[in-house]
Amino acid sequence: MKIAGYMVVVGCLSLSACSDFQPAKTGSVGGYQLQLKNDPAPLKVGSKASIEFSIRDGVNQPVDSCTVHFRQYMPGHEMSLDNVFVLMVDQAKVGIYTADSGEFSMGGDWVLEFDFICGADHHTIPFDFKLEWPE
Ligand SMILES: [Cu+2]
Repeated sequence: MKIAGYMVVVGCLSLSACSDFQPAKTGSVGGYQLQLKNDPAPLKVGSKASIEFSIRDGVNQPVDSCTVHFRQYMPGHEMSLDNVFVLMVDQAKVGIYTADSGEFSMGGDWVLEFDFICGADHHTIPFDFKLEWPE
């Protein structure tokens, strides 16, 4: 029965490392409601990610005619992708803009910063992530 005891330990070392469910991040700026989803979730060191950025207005209607870019950077130091702004596309015209990120090449603190222009409005909003180095 000693082996069975070890088996229990293998599963989860911490809740955050184990949980598959990651709620979407949300934010608001300038009266726009914003929601961010990423796949994989959580983000993984050594992987790119699919990024989905949803824009809704003050009465919760999707806003589908914006020009949206994002960049990924580490606030702690310079990285090669710091000034690479990726265009996001709202393929279905439902206010959900998608694009692929570059590789998250290091563990640590990352920011996904979204820049969106909707008509005369131009806003920027950052979302913070902490990536765990693989064990
Ligand atoms: Cu770095």
